[in-house]
Amino acid sequence: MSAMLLSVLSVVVTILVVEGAIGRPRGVPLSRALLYQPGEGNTFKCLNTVQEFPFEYVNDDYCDCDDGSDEPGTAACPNMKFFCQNKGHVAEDILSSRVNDGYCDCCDGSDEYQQEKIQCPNTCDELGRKRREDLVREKELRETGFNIRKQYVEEGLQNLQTNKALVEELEKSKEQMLGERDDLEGKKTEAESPEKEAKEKHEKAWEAVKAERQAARDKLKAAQAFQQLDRNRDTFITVDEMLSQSCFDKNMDGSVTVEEIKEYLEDQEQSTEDEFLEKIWPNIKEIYKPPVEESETKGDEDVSPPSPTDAAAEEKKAEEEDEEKMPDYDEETKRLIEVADEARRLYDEADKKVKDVESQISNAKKYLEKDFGPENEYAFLYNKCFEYTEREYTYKLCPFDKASQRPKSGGSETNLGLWGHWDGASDDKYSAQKYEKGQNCWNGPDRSVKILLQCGIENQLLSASEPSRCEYQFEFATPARCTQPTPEEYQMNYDHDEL
Ligand SMILES: [Ca+2]
Ligand SMILES: [Ca+2]
Ligand SMILES: [Ca+2]
Ligand SMILES: [Ca+2]
Repeated sequence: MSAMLLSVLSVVVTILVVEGAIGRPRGVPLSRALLYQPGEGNTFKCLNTVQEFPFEYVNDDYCDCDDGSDEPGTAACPNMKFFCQNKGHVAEDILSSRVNDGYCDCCDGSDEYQQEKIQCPNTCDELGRKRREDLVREKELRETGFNIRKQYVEEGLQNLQTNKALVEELEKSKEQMLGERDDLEGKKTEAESPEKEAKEKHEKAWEAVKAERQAARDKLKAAQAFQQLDRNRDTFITVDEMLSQSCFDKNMDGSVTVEEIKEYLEDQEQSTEDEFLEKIWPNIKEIYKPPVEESETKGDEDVSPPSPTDAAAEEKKAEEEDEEKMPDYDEETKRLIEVADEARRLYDEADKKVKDVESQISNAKKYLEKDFGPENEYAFLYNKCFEYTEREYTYKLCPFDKASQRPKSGGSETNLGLWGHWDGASDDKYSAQKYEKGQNCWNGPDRSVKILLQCGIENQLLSASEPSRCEYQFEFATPARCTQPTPEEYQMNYDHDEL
């Protein structure tokens, strides 16, 4: 490097150095300013190597240090960082290759200092103002959300205590109700025993009456059959008389044989009436059909109007049915039934009370078993549902219960998953939830949903997607997820000496 060039550069560098309050070469952040002070004999020691150069070599657009540390403000050393001060906005590091590349990268334009290439306007004030506004707004939202969350925590705690107390109280009343039910069960059994006895007695007597009637009817039928079969009225039924009756065709081959008749006739040639009633009738009563008599009433008319005999038959049938109906219980039995009915009613009532209280206990316990977050802040969402509708589907999330989807055009709901567990990363478990074991996908897994939670001042389902087949993802905003904003979080990374 010529002496003259060096001296020119030296002037440039000096101007650059005095530019900042502490003085630092271009592209050096305040935090590193001390490393860029001229050393003994106006030297610069490379930061990460033992090399040492005259201080004029700093930012002379030639890479001298092997670690590139002598060129913080030029593109001479590859893969280095250039520091944009961005006064009024956020300071940032950009790649050294972006220095003087003809594109504005820093909002203060400091990366394009060879102004013959391009003139970069300073937009930091405007960007900074907008960013500050955004941050103020975000901070306000978080604060509002966090205040709502405080109410949730309070409410969650109250609900927790209420439910705990409720379970205790219900368990106590359940004990009492069980006692009452046992008592009433005893009374019921006590009332049912004489009731049962009286009813059985009545029913048995009725069965006997019915059996008697049946026997009488049967006997009458048998006597009629005897008369019908004894065609020559000689008080005997013979094989010949029976042969003419097609109902005795036992093997159904179209002809009635002597053998078939003899089987019915207990191997005899004939039977008297007494014998018929006692032995033969039981053999044939299931198959016997009275011979069709040639009707005398039928005239020449082929089509006869409903004959009076039909109406008579109907009447007779109704009468028979009436006869088949058991008579009412006697007064004493009726009274016993009434007493037992009342005992049953009281028992059923007590039993229902026990079941109701049991279901209340189970609901309260279900609530107590749920993990509603470290401070119960998510308890507020229990028993509520939220929907999000996009082009095709309406998605529904009922926190701690289930997730589903249904076509917008109507149609049945598809279960996407039931409450599973908190699913955030191990250091932030309560940032996500998992709903699983939903309706099975054809040829695939059961549907499931991951819910990503974020801070918002309202509880709202924000989006739904299906990143991989049958595995859905919802974004859900809730105040429960809002943490208190800290000053550090909203401190902008300013280059402090410039403020
Ligand atoms: Ca250099
Ligand atoms: Ca640039
Ligand atoms: Ca005869
Ligand atoms: Ca036959």
